[in-house]
Amino acid sequence: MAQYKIIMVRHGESEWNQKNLFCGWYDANLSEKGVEEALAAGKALKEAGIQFDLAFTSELTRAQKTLGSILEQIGQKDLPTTKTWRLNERHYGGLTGLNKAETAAKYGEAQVQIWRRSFDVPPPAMDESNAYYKAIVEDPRYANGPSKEEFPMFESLKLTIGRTLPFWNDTIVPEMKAGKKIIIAAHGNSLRGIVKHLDNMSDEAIMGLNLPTGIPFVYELDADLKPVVSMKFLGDEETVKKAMEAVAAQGKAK
Ligand code: DG2
Repeated sequence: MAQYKIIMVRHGESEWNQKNLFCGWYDANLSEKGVEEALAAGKALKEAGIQFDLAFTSELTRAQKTLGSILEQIGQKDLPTTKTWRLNERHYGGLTGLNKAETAAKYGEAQVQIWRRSFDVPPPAMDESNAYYKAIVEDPRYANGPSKEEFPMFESLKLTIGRTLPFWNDTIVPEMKAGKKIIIAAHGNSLRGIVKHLDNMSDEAIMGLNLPTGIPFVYELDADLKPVVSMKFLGDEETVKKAMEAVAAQGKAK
C-alpha cells in the first residue's frame, strides 16, 4: 500500500537545451519554451489539486525558476525550499558548451551515447581552457559547498548518484517519512539517479531512460520506500513519449 507520495520535475527547456549544448553545471536560463513548460507544469499540478510542505531544488537557475513558476501557479510561492549542489545536473566536464550534434559528427554517435548515457564512463575533465571553467568554479553560490575536494571537474551518472543519493537518504527521506509532501525540481541526470535508485534499475536499464523537460512525475512509495506507482507523468502519454524521444535524439549527428 502506498504510504508516501513525491513529485519530481526536470526543469523546463533551457536556452542551452534549445541550442543543443552540453550544459551540466553551466547556469543556463530557461528558454521561452522552457518558461511555458514551467507554467504548464504548474497548471497540471494545480489541476491535480496537489500541494506541498517542502521543496528541494539545485543551485542552478533553470531548476529554481521552474520550481518558482510551479509554486506560483499552485499558490505556494513561500513554500520552504532547500537549494543544494547535490541536486545539480551532472558535471559535463570538458564537453560543457559543446554542441551535442556537432560532437556526434566529430566523435561518432556511439561515443556521444556513451558520454551521455553510460552508467560509469565519465566525460573528459574540464580544465581551465574551457570557456566556462571560471564561471563555474568561481561561482559564489558554491561558497558553502561543495568543498574543494568535492568540486567535480567531470561526472558520470555513477559519480552524480554518489553525491545525490546521500542527500536523498539523509535529508529528503526523513522529511518524507515525517509525512511531508515534497516536490523536487532538478535535472535530467540528477533525477535519473534518483529514479534508478527508487526503481532498482540496472546499470544497463537506466541507459534507456530520457527524462522530458517540464513534465512533473509522481512516485508513490510503500513503507519500505518501494514504488507502488513508478514515474507517473502528469501529461498525456503521447506527448511524454515524443518528448522523451526528442531528448534521446539530441545526441544524433544531424
Ligand atoms: C542536460 C542533460 O541537463 O543533457 O547538461 O546538457 O537537465 O540540466 O538540461 P539539464 C545537459 P543530456 O544528458 O540529456 O545530454
